[in-house]
Amino acid sequence: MSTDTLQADTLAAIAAAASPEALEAVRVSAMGKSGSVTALLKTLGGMTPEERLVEGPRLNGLREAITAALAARKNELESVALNARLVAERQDMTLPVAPALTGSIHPVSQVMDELAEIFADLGFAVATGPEIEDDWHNFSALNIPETHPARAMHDTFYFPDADAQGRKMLLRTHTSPVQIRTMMTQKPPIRIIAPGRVYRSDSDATHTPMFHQVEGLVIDRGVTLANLRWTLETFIKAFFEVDDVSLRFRPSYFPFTEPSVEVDVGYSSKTGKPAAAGDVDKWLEVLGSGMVHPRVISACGLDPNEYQGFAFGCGIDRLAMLKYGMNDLRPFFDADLRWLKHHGFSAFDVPTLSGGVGA
Ligand code: 2NL
Repeated sequence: MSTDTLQADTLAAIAAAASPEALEAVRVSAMGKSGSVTALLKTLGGMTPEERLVEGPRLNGLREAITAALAARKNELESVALNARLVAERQDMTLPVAPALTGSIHPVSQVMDELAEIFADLGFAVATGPEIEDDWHNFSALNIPETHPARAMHDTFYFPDADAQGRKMLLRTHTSPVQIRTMMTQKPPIRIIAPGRVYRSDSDATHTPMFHQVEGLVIDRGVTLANLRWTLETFIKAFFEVDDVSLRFRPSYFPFTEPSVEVDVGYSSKTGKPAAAGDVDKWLEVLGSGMVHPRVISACGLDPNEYQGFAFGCGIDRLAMLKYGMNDLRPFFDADLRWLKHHGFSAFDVPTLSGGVGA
């Protein structure tokens, strides 16, 4: 067979190959170990130099033409196959999700969404910050002295080495450093909540080494304890979805607030919900709060004679347990799908103020 005929036949076979397998068969029969082109190339060895001068370029041209045609056809067949798959596997995004495939929203995420919704309505933004902090933002700026028990090794997870600037690093023990950072970078009025993970070296039925906290902060001119009281009462009513609550404001102590106030919610064991005065038969502590200590305001570069504020903090896990009737904290972090199926929320139960924040 002449080289020209072989080239024409092989190129025709390549063009006619309708599948990757058919194309591979053509490749083997031409370029394989005992292929037709391979056989021709082998004849070069038995030629005189003069013959090879003529046949060499011709046969190499043949080989190159076939190699190029094989690659081009392979490309073509692959894109045909891809397009066929793309058409066949098209998803109708408007179809409802199969129930067996849906996950659920963890109660902690649900409560965080509810908090963001409630406080957004009161003009608060959500602020976040690093979980790895230095001891200045976590402690010193909050008027927590070096000798304070909260700084002790058994409560705080410290890193073994200081950072490049010589700062002692730790896992934040509360979300207060987020508020410190906000006060240092934003001008009042400030209204934020800071939800997030916090860490303390503690573990039993009611304590886990990582838990979730939300803190709130308001800084402006002329802020008073009355503003704190109204804000917390409005928050608690919206969160527990009750029209009337009984709150008990008890004097307390935190280094970062003065005065400090702990807030108990009056509870009815009959309804399992916060209740109005007549129906209260027990009190549950839900929040710590107070007027921001003037030293904390100064530490953030603001003048405490000009700016005042209030702050509060509470455990999100605890809020979730109270609202959704769970009595053990540990399963929150077990990643047990049966627990999540029972206590989790549908991804479509988005908290809204018009529709209710709880699903
Ligand atoms: C509690 C008490 C509280 C704060 C947190 C705070 C933050 C700044 C300044 C002043 Cl930047 N205060 N946060 C205030 C009072 C109480 O948390 O029992 N948490 C679980």
